[in-house]
Amino acid sequence: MLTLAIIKPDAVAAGKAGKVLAHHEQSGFTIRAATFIRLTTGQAEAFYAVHRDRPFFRPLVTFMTSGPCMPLALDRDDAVLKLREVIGATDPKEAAPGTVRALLAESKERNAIHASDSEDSARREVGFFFADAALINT
Ligand code: FUP
Repeated sequence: MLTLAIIKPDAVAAGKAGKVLAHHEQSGFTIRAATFIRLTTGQAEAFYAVHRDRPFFRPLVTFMTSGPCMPLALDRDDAVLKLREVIGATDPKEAAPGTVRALLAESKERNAIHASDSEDSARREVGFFFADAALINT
C-alpha cells in the first residue's frame, strides 16, 4: 500500500531531508517515487484545499511555497497508519519521542513532514504529485 509524505521546506532548508528519508527507510518503507519541487501558490492551495477555511490556511500556503520540498510515495503494509505513527503529532511538543516531528520539527506550523491521513487522502495525494507511470516497482 502507498502513502504520500512530503519533506517540508523547513526540513529541506535545514539540511535534514536525508535524516527524514533515513528514518522512513529504517521504519520499513520503500521509496516508490520521489521529487524535488518548489510548490506554486496554486498547487499548495489545491493540495491543502480541505483546510481552506481554517485560520492557519494562508500561513500554511506561504510556508509550503517558501522553498523546495520533497514529495515521496512510500510503500509498506499498512502504510497510511504506520507513517502517521512514524511522523508523530502535528505539534512537535506533543509528538511521541523518537518520531520525525519530535526529533526534527521546529514548531506546529513548521513541522518538517506531511503524511496522508487516510487511504482516500493517500490515493488523492500520491496522484497529486505522481502519475502511475512514475511509480517504480521494486
Ligand atoms: P497533520 O495531518 O498532522 O499534518 O495536521 P493537519 O492536517 O491538521 O494540518 C495540516 C498542516 O497545517 C500541519 F501540518 C501544520 C498546519 N497547521 C497549523 O499551522 N496550525 C494548526 O493549528 C494546525 C495545522
